[in-house]
Amino acid sequence: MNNFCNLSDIVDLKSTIKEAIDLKKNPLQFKVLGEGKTICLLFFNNSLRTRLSTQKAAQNLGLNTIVMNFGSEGWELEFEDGVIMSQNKSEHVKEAAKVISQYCDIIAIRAFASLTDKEKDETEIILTNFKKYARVPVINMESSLGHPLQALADAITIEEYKAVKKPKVVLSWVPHPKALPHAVANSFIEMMQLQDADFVLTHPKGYELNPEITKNSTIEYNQEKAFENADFIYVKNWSSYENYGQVLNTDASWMITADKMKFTNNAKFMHCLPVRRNVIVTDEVLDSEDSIVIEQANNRTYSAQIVLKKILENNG
Ligand code: SN0
Repeated sequence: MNNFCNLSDIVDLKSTIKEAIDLKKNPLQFKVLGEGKTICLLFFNNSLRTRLSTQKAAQNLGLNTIVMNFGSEGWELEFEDGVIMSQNKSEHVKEAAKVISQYCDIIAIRAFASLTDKEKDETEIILTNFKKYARVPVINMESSLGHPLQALADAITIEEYKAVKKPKVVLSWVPHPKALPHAVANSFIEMMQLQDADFVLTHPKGYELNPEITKNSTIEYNQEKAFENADFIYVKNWSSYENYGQVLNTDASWMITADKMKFTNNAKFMHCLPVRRNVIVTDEVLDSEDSIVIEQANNRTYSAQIVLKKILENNG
């Protein structure tokens, strides 16, 4: 593996998931792989799990980590070509990416969608430009379009908890007061299309995601019907794709409750976190035995570690 910008950068998904589960048993076994090497984590947005689990994964592999929060600490970067830089942006990505590449062996980037400019978001302007100008491998820590490290952790978690070969997995939209990105949902959908799963997507009308991503996935507009016999309920809010970035509906009837979970086959409850209690899901469900969100977050370390391991092995 050279870059890890989307799920298609994983060559053999099945064996990668298995290797990640094996790593978990002995996380320090490849500690020499990253010796003397450095990863730079660049954040254009907030983070808790991604920041800490990626650092932890790096540490397990013997890598040094440098973290920079571009939102508050860096010069404001210009990403467009040929611009007269007379406004507030101080530095172009062309210099920044090349300079940062001299200080580290891997660059990881978090850059959410703006949710205001669909076209620009779809070009993944920040990630694409870093990939173009960096001289070291680039990792996506959630871009405009995807969050593949999260989706890999999700697949690892489902693999660990599934009781049948082909579980029924439901991705349900839930209400949220803010406009949230599509990245987590997009990558989860792409991941489920690659897994042996009976996958159903449920959301209110108007919340259809990019059809190039949902492809022929089953969409069920009736949430209760979608939940019938489900083995995993994966929950996420996203803003409208069609009416780009808008919150069309905050209908509390879509919140996950214990009554709704009764329609399922004792399903496990999953969410990438951070989760807003009693908006997205009731305390009762989130605190129940069937909620696996903490273990899901734990697997972020191993999804990052397997990706870093493959990049280090390829760039030894
Ligand atoms: C982000 C998202 O993409 O939806 C990150 C998830 C890993 N989530 C949020 O921004 C939630 C913020 C909030 O205020 O609840």
